[in-house]
Amino acid sequence: MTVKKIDLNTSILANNEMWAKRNRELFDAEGIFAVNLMSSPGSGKTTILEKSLDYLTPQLKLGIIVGDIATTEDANRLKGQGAPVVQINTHGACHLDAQMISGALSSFNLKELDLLIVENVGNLVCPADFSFGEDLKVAVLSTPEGNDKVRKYPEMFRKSHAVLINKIDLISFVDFDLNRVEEDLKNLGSRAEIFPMAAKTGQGVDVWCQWLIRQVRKTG
Ligand SMILES: Nc1nc2c(ncn2[C@@H]2O[C@H](COP(=O)(O)OP(=O)(O)OP(=O)(O)O)[C@@H](O)[C@H]2O)c(=O)[nH]1
Ligand SMILES: [Mg+2]
Repeated sequence: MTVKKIDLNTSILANNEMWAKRNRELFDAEGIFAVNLMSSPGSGKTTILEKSLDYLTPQLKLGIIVGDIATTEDANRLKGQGAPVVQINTHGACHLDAQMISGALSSFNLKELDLLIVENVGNLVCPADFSFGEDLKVAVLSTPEGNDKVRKYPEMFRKSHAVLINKIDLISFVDFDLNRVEEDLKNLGSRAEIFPMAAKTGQGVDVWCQWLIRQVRKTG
């Protein structure tokens, strides 16, 4: 009997690449700009989306996909704000993959979308390895998480085109050093745009949204 050894990691990632390529072709064909919003749990992804929709929906036709292991709580928070929202439950998986996104895309009228934002499952590790065909990866880091996270979880930050530093309203309580984070990003070779904000109060959300709108229009 011959035993064939399969590298599961390689095969899972190759399968993801295949689905990501399909999604990419669909986004190109329909003129959709796609964003992968990633962070650890609770850093403020859904709050950022809640506040960003006020700026984005008057200018762009948006669709949102939210990923969580369980519940439809995030989708419920975002519904009724002028953008269709689809919730994916991964039932244990720590990230969204390209095939899951492909399945969710059938719930949208793609001809009507300019911008698709995907809120990934809260996790600083796995989502970085699974692209779904997006144009931009955006990482959120909130100040209470500590300013060592770029160094400890480099992959997500290295790959991100923008880093949103959220909960800036708490900065003086949690010893967060923004300069250190900027330095760590540079050391990774990152050229990410950095947007300090407090999504809860809305501070800084306009600047990030204006930048995002410019990115969408550049490719449109
Ligand atoms: N003080 C402060 N709290 C914030 C801010 N942004 C979000 N929060 C709070 O942080 C908590 C988590 O916010 P969410 O938006 O649910 O975080 P999330 O990243 O979507 O969380 P998961 O989807 O579970 O990964 C909530 O209680 C928010 O009110 C902020 O700028 N400042
Ligand atoms: Mg959320």
